[in-house]
Amino acid sequence: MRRYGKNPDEDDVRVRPNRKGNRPRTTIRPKHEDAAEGFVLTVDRGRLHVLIEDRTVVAMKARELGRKSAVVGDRVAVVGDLSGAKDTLARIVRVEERSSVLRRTADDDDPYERVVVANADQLAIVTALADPEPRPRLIDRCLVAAFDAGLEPLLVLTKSDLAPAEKLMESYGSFGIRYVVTSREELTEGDAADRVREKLEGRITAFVGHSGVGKTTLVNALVERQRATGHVNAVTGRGRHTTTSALALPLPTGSGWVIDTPGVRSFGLNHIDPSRVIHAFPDLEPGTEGCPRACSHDEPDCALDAWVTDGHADPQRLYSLRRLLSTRERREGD
Ligand SMILES: Nc1nc2c(ncn2[C@@H]2O[C@H](COP(=O)(O)OP(=O)(O)OP(=O)(O)O)[C@@H](O)[C@H]2O)c(=O)[nH]1
Ligand SMILES: [Mg+2]
Ligand SMILES: [Zn+2]
Repeated sequence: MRRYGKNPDEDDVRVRPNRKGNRPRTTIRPKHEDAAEGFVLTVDRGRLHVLIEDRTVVAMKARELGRKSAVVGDRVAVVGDLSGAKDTLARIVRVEERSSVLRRTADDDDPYERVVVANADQLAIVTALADPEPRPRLIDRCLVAAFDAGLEPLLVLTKSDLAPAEKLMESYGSFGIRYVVTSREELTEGDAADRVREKLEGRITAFVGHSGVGKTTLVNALVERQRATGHVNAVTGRGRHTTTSALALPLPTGSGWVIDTPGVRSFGLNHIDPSRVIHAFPDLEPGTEGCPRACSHDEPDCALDAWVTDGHADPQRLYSLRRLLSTRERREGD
């Protein structure tokens, strides 16, 4: 699997040139020498829940952080009351350098990008095989986001009790995307939880997907702590956005984290340079060799039409690529 350049947050560029070893140098202020290292588990109405050793401490951003925000997965320095006792509030004085940043915009024309998760190394793209229907274009968008952020994608196909997985498995598996197929029953009674856990061990994995695809059901089967799951609306086929905030949970083996996130309607990619989008289409990328310079891949001389006609890739994928590139320019329903 190819990995692409890390895309660190802009406000992390204050890295000193003479770094010692691999340890990121951060601004050391004498008054925060006693700060504790923590890991952000969730953010709830401006309050951050930070894991410090084995306690969860509720903290707020210190004023000196300015507009810089901490998100789930961030490693932070915390001062103040670190007891974790009820009604105490500690302060986050520093956000450490991030190894990865997963971002999205609400829509492609939304200039406001949000950081979804920091420091993840894997993106689990959760898609139900039915109820709600799979939407390959959302998978493709998540793949673009994963490649751009340097996260390894893992396709998780849920609800295999409702519909067969072969078609999606074949198309995404054929160009090297790893996948697992699960169902609620197999997760609780079969070996699906173990098969999924195997792919998560030792990593920080963010779970993304539409509302109602079964992200929380899956995460609950993998960890010890339980979160509420929802119902898929019988009329619209959409879930009701049961999960409203991202939450990091440790795998029971003690190595690795899973991050459950709220369902998304779309995965806006306004922040990604169009020339990078093609990297998430490894089945099409080699076909662009015959393209004119700076090809938009949506023009008469584009070599991808012949690439698909000659049977090198599924025409649906070219459609998906073109649709993705064009919706980045003008608004269109997905
Ligand atoms: N038939 C079937 N239903 C499932 C399966 N997995 C989950 N469900 C059901 O799908 C519904 C939605 O599951 P959730 O886990 O809440 O979905 P989610 O992706 O977390 O949804 P949001 O939190 O809204 O983003 C629940 O009623 C689950 O019981 C499955 O394998 N098969
Ligand atoms: Mg959920
Ligand atoms: Zn082209």
